[in-house]
Amino acid sequence: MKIADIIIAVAALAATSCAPRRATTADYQVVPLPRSIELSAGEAFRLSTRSVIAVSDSALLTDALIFADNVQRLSGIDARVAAAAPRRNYIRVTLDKASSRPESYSISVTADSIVVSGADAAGVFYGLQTLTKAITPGKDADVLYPAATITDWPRFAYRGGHLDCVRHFFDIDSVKTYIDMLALHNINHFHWHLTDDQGWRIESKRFPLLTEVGSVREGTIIGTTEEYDSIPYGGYYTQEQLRDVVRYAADRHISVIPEVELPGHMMAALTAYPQLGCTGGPYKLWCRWGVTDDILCAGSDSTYTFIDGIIDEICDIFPYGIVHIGGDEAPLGKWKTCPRCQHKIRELRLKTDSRSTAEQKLQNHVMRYAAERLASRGRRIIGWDEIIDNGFDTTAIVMSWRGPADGGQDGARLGYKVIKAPNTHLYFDYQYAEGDTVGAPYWRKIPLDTVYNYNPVPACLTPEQAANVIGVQGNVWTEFIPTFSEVQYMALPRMAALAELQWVEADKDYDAFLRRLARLQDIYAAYGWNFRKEK
Ligand code: TNX
Repeated sequence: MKIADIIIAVAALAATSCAPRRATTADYQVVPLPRSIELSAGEAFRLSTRSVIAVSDSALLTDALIFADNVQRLSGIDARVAAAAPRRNYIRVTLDKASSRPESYSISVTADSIVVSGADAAGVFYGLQTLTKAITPGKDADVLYPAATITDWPRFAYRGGHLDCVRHFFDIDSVKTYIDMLALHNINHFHWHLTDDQGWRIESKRFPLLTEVGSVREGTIIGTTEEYDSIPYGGYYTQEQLRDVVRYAADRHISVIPEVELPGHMMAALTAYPQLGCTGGPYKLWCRWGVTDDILCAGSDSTYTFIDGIIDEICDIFPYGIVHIGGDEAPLGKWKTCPRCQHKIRELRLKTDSRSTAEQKLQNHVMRYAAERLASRGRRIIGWDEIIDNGFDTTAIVMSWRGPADGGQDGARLGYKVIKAPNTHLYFDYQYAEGDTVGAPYWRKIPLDTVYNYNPVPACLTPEQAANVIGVQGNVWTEFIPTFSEVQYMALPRMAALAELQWVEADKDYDAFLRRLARLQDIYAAYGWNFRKEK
């Protein structure tokens, strides 16, 4: 090669490597919509492979690393995470010790830098999520963040997403992906349904038969027929796996709330330990859906020993301040004819009155027993709204599921703290529309706009009662959802509408939400998640 050719080749190479990479402009109109976005006149910040994510506080390192990973996945940009910020071209994450509003953050974007400042690490995380969701994914390009100031904080402290891993079982990787889905939507509680009639999914060292016997059913009812397959179906999570999920979620500022059902929805435990039931069995794990007649015996000492043991193990695995102990759909017929339960009723002097029957009060006794054990471990209970009918006191948090006018409003009026999860609006196992083939074929359909237009705090509540509504949650029961890909389809994008209910205080505009949703759906696709496409 002649010298001149070499010079030309080197120059050409330099030109390609110096040529600015393509760039896309970020858009702060994300889901959920931040409270205040003020665009300013200056030049945009250019996020490129040369940018540094500066984190001087080690408490924020995981947040920065997760952000860097998300940016990489959406834009191909490999930004470096470092302790010190260079003179320019950095995104700095920091704690604002002066701010007292939990989970709040502010973002300041100039040509030289982006500063994400949170009241706490969760605030920083949500600020970084906003920067992530502002990216138009899949372009393999630098990102231009327009100069701006953003301030934001959530409406509700409890923002929940639920997954039933009993009726169908999802492996740990799927559960972690579900947690990623929650995190992308700024959801901070994962309600994990782990025990029910069709399986027991938590390893117990004290009661090993719970999983040896109670985690596998003989078969499963086929669709809406009365026929069963005869394929054994099961699975459970080891304590180590459960702890791994707790850590994974904590890194994303999500508390894992386990649900252990009491005293109904118990066939798996009864099959493993028949002495826990009123008749002594034998019992068989349920292979169909609905409500069984069998229930824990409230008159037998072994039931209370069982509750103590399980609660202790649960508290060792899940470090958070609340545990869900169910309480829904407990048929009390068996207690009416069980001599031990009737004896207990007499011993406790429980009498039927205008509000509750003696058996309902006995259910309350069981729930109270569990609640006290949990209280001794520093935990508060959540129960389904039936616990109000049974007379549980207002130390319980009520999760209302039976429609908006039911436990939710009554609970808030009666002084309970309430989480709204009505099956009229926020049950994502229900199909979206007539003619759907995926999901539960119940008569009620829950399209996206029904979720979006749900009002968790109706005007009829006084301000004091309204303040009792501490959160909103979407539930994914899985009787009719056998695969994780279908879980995603049922949850997305309804989870996006849920996120706006949980986070945004401003008046709602469904069309504007749909415009914001378009980019979020591109992000779902970039992450490889299945979802139902909304136009
Ligand atoms: C009612 S919600 C149930 C669940 C079912 C769900 C199906 C609640 C407290 N109980 O056991 O899976 O409906 O949508």
